[in-house]
Amino acid sequence: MTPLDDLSDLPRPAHLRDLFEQDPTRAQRYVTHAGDLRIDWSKASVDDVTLDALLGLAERAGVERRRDAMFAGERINVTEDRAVGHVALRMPHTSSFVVDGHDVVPEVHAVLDALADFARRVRASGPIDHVVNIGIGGSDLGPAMAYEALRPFRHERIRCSFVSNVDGADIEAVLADSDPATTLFVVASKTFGTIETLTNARTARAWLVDALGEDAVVDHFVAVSTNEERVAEFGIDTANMFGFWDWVGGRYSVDSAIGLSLMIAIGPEAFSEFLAGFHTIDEHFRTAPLRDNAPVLLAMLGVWYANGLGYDTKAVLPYSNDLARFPAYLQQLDMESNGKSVDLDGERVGHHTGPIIWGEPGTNGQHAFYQLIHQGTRIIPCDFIGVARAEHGDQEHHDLLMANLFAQSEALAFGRSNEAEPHRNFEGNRPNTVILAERLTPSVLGQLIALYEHVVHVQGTVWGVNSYDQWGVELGKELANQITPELVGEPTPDAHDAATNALIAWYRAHR
Ligand code: G6Q
Repeated sequence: MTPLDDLSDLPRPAHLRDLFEQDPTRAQRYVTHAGDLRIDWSKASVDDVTLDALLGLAERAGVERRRDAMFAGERINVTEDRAVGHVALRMPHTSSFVVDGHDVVPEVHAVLDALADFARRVRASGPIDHVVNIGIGGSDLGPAMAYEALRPFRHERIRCSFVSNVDGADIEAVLADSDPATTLFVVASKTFGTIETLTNARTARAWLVDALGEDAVVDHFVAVSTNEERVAEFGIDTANMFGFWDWVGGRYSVDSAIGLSLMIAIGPEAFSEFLAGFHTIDEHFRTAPLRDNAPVLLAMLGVWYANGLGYDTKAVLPYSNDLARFPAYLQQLDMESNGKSVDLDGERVGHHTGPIIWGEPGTNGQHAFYQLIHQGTRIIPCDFIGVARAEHGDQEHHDLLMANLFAQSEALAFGRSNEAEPHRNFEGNRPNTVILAERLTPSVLGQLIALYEHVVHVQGTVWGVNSYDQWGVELGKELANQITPELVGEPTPDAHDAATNALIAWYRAHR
């Protein structure tokens, strides 16, 4: 019997309508502030009994202990035998984060300073007006999402593009829209061994050399990596390389040198504010008591939904067009971290782990899939995200947008009974959380990301899984490497099942 089994014995809380009726203070008591974020979880399907049980579970699962172990630089990523140090990436230079007896904060700041120097040079004058980040997964989603999210803070002359997919259509479209003389390629790869990134980088390099000659590479290519040797082997001068460390996981790396393209776009000062935002939430997570600790509370609500109430998915619904890529970013953060079925001891877990994360910005989603959220047979907890003041300054648009956010949250929770016309009946009792901030600034974006990072950390602890490895992506990579030569050279029919052999044969005949 795991502590999670206790959840199934807990009584289900009353309908949200009744919970609000019974407790006139609920709208205040179930709101938590963290940094600039106002997190309203009053429309979560919990009451004080559930909440006590969930916080008790968090304690028994060692949430505080494991959080402290992360901040102490312990090797909590046990399957890769590494520390988990993304919180060090945003520490002020007066802090310390010790990995293997060595304070890494000075190195973090040395790299940040080098990045800032470089970004300032690129921003100060021509010729570069286009930065192309070539990376995938954790080396793409963070900067790509944040570049969109911080659109109003971007440099007016310099735009960024992000190439990730090995599908040649991705790089083709970007190169077609680029001038070799004014384009800078940032090849972002922690390992510098990722086939998609290296393939795209080779194509970009050949395109540049074709236009400007080999000597131009030095001025048009920089690398972000932990692997100096491979960077040199690829043909990028390591003087043009910005490093990071094996204790930074890919999906936790937007605040490392992987954020270079973002830093060029928004400038080093705004990037510092972005990091400071993360750090604000790190400190909140590290120090706030569990009952006031936003990541812990949101994490435990998610545990309750997954393991107590059996809800399989969670929708993330930003009422901010600039946050359009945020759900995709969280998909990786959450699903690659906690999509695990084996615990830290290598045993099969006896409970569900990470939920399926999905979402689109409001109001677009309302005209597409919200029908199912309001009246479908499955309950889908939602996170709404919105701000008080839009950077675009068009108040009419923004009031309409936010009215929709508030309306959706209300409608889902409280519904509207219509016994005479069942198809018009809204049951309500569909839980949701509303996260608000005054503005979507670099700091607030950092706060939002850190909030979700720590939610994932806490849930991973409670579920007993290692949130910091991703072995589940390996088998497909290995098979793709095996199949690639078979598509053009000799097929090896014994290597595969009958269906895969037939797919390969069909492709060979038609390519
Ligand atoms: C993230 C994953 C993964 C990784 C990519 C790119 O946590 O590890 O998405 O970021 O596979 O890896 P490289 O940066 O090594 O190219």
